[in-house]
Amino acid sequence: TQAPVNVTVTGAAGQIGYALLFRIASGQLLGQDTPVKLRLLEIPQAVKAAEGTALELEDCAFPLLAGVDIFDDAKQAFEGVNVALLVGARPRTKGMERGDLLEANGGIFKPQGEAINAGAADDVKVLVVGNPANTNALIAQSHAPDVPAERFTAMTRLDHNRAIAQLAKKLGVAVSDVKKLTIWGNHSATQYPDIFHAEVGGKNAAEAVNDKAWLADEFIPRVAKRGAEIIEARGASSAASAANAAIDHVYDWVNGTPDGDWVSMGIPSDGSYGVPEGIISSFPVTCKNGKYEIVQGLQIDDFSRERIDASVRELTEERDAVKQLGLV
Ligand code: NAX
Repeated sequence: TQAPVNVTVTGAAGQIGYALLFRIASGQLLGQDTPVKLRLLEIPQAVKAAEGTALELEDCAFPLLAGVDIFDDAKQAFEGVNVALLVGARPRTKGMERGDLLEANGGIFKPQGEAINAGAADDVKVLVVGNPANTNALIAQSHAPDVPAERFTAMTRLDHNRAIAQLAKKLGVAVSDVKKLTIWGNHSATQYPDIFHAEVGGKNAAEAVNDKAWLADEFIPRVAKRGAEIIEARGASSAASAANAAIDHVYDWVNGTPDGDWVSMGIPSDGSYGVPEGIISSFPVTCKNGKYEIVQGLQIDDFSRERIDASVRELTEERDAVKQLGLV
């Protein structure tokens, strides 16, 4: 077996952290041949809770878990990190304006970006889960000039998985029959889940659905607002499904996507599909040998164009706002 991979998880004592850590330690993040060392980052008040989780991890006697260290200092937590899962963030509270939210998160993701820049391993891969995920990833990335920009990604895999599940349900097929679904844009209510290039049992999904009203009035808003639906039902935000999506995102990035399919990842735009270069926006990507590539050459019709543009506009506004705050 190989040397352990260092996986840093921020917000480790939170609800996603609790759903995530055991799956990482059991080998689901990187595969059954790869031992992992967990490095947990929390704020000082939550270190004790993280220590409790570490006791439980110990009690699982996971063969692949090579150790757990807990930190309240970002510099230490990211020392030697190979995979960084940035989950902890400042949530929006009542009466908070977008500017306040971005500023509060800048106070978290700027120093974490600096710490990654200072201490990460050469092959570091970063996934930002904490919201606003795309812009938090942009903030972290812009404070890590020595790390290739494309290593900073934001999670839209939960949206991707939600869309696959809703589409499969509508068509009465298995989720595994749905391929090439795409989430475009921001991980927010403006995101665009695109079924025009998706396939179901080898046939075009939009043609199989053949119901524009369902698409525009049910499917798209249901996927985009699923987070709120979960909060309403559960009394708490998505946790296990978010952790599952983080596992999927990193697993596929490291191990590759299957032939004939792709996944959605928030990544720094290279200008493809008219998305301004540099913003972190969701695209259809394939992964191979630890690298991702944007799927090129998809025809974008007016219906899709309008929705991609709206979500991208929101991202450029967020970028402009954090620029004004001096965070990027
Ligand atoms: P919790 O509030 O349960 O946990 C967050 C944890 O982060 C807390 O333990 C807190 O102490 C810690 N934390 C805060 N600041 C920190 C810092 N500077 N360094 C280290 N740790 C810090 O939230 P949870 O439900 O786990 O959600 C975490 C984040 O994921 C939230 O921002 C949430 O909005 C976001 N989500 C993103 C999703 C996505 O698809 N991209 C979906 C699920 C989720 O809503």
